[in-house]
Amino acid sequence: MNQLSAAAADERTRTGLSKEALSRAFLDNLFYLQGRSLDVATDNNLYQAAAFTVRDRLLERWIRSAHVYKEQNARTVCYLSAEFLLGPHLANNLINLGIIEAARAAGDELDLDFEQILESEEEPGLGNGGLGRLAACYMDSLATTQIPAIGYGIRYEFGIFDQVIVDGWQVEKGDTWLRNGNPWEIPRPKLAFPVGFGGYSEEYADEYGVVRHRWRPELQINGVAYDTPIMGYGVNNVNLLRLWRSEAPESFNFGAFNVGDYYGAVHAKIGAETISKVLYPNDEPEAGKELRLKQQFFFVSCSLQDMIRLQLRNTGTLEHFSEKFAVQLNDTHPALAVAELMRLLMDEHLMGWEQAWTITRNTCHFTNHTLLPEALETWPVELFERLLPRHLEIIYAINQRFLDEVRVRFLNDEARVARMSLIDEGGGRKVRMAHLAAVGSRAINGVAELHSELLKSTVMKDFNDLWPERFHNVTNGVTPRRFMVVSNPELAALITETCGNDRWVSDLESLRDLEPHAEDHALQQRWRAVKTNAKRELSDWLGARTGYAPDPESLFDVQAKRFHEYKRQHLNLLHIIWLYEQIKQNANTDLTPRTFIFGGKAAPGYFMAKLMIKLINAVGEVINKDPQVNGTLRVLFMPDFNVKNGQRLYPAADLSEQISLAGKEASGTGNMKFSMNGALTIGTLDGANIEIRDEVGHENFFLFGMTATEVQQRQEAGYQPWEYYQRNEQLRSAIDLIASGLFSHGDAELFRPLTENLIHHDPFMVLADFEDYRERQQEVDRAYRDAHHWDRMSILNTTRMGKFSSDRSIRDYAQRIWQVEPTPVEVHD
Ligand code: OX2
Repeated sequence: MNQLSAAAADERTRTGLSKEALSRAFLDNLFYLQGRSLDVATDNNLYQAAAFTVRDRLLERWIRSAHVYKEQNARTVCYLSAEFLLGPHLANNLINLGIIEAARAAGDELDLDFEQILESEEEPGLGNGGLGRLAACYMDSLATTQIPAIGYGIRYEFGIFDQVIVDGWQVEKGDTWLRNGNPWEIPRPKLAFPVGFGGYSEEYADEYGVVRHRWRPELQINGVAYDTPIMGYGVNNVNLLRLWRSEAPESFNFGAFNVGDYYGAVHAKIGAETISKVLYPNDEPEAGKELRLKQQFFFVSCSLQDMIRLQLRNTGTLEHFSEKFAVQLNDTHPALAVAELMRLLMDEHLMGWEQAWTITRNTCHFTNHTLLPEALETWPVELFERLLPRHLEIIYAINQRFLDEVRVRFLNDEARVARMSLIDEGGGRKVRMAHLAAVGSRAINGVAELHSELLKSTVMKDFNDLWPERFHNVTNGVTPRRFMVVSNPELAALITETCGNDRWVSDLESLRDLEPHAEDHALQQRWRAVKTNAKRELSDWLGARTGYAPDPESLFDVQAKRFHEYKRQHLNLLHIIWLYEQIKQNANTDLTPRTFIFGGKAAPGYFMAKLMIKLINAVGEVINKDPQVNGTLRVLFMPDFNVKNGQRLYPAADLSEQISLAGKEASGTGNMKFSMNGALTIGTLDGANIEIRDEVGHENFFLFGMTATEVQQRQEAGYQPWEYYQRNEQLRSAIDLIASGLFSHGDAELFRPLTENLIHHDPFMVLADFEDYRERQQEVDRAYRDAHHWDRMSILNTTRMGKFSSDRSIRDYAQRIWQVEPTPVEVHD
């Protein structure tokens, strides 16, 4: 071999995909990066070595992707999101690179515990729930569908808190996910942008006498880029997740130091670093929290400055900015992008209003994720003025032009003008972020059909009257790579074997090929065995952590999601209590043995949600210990529901609880993850449940409850929960049992806020839907006894989930909203 080809061969081994190449690279990364040999390596050392080995292989493809994207001048999707709930990277990247088997073999040869290495990864929990996880699924699907994309967000030093349960209560623990280092990210200290706050805005005349504006911020901090490569499945495309970390600019420090104000300088540094310190652990906005608004502006400004840098570098002009970038605003958190892009184009790059506005409007697109009135973000004008004076000016100017358009379109309708204004003038003036996002966007979408319809007929009705062509629906989806292949390898193997290929992994619709096999008893049996194995694994895991290992033969009935009254964990619980009463009244009650599993976090300041967690644990404590129950019922709380724990849960569920009040859950995505893994759903006609039911077949779904229209009618007619309480004996006795103190060691006060609220207010109509829910649960009980029938339904749930792959959602966005095409990347050996 000559020297050149030897070097090439060596290079190939360095980033090659064979077992030998992986093994050698792994040992190198253990030794050269961490100074460890196998015999003294800790779990974390081994994990880091594995992670670096995989990362090297991603980087090669990433550089190649960047090159191809630039060459082809492809339009890039910029997904702006305050949250990316990524979950562990290692297993997912091994799957997407197609090297999980080679890696496992390399591990075996080195006598390593492969599962233990995967297990050692601390997950980046940079999100609260559905919205953040959706952003992560979309990053996976963007790369897989070969669409050039950058995810932009915040590199929180502390992600969502870890939940521990102490005496039945949720206790929050700080999430120190970075303490062992993060091998997936590449810090880019030189890629930093200044972000201003405060100060004032001034007019000046430029050299041609044109009046311009500039912002003189009082304070400036830096946003530094941290990049994580996102690998597509079965392709060579690698996209970029760029998260910003806040830092004090060095000059700031020195300035203060020179005048002798050392403590002042240190203080300023701490202040600057606070911005990216912690994720707000709330599903709803933190009204008036200054730091939250700072976070939003911080990441929006850095991201837009970065896009502008790229465009100027590539073309030297910003004229074609909107042809090059499609910005997607993930809810209103990045809505400031509309004002900041205007400012950057006009003040920094000296563009006129009309041109800047056209570019902004052709660049931005807005996704709404909720109709809950309390979740619609507004910021006090006073706070805006203090932090972002120039942006407020721009928002006023946008508003003036916008309201003129409304007035011309709807003559003599000042009530409408007031409703649509970007400024809420009623009691303490506020900036309405959803209106800002809507006015500045070319397309506005909801996340499931019902939600998109309700969006048009309720919270955004006026906007739909004005611009009906801007409204779209893109039903959410989830990635089958993480939520099937990674989480449920046994099921994935069975499906691949039955299909004869693994095409389904990136073409989920092709699972339909399996449908004829749903009748096949041999497949049903294997299907059930896979489910039972998953249940056994979960049972062991729960046993080790909660002291109760449920029987894998019992029906696993799971509700895992954030705690919120509209999601109605208490409806589930009332049914459980009713079942318990049946057993107590008649020891021979014939019930299918069931294990009820709950998981989910409550916002630290959400009293009622935390009380629900306590009640679940309290009920579990009584029921699980009661000898009369004799194992027929178990109630367990899985602590710290996050992506990693979700991956243990979805494969093991027989029944998925999707029981929100109709009209309240915009889409839901957990519903899809359960169904893909063969769980049947008991659910309302809410969010994506409706579409799931239509896909899997009405006969394979347990439906109950009022429709969104009935909910509205009932509310308008004056809903009286008290009447249901009086009329329905089963319901009354369940509530009374809580109120009696049975679950609180005789303390009749503890759960009173919950029971009183249900009886007298019940804003989410738990009592109205109870009876129907209970009846449907009885059907579930009966259906589970017929194993063949159940397994058939389970198989059909999985095979008919094609629509809910996030690949389909991304294709919808690409075609209908972004107008972008795939850009394939070849890698030459
Ligand atoms: C959630 C919605 O509540 C959920 O229904 C949806 O599936 C998810 O977003 C993804 O679209 N914060 N979280 C959400 O909305 C907001 C606001």
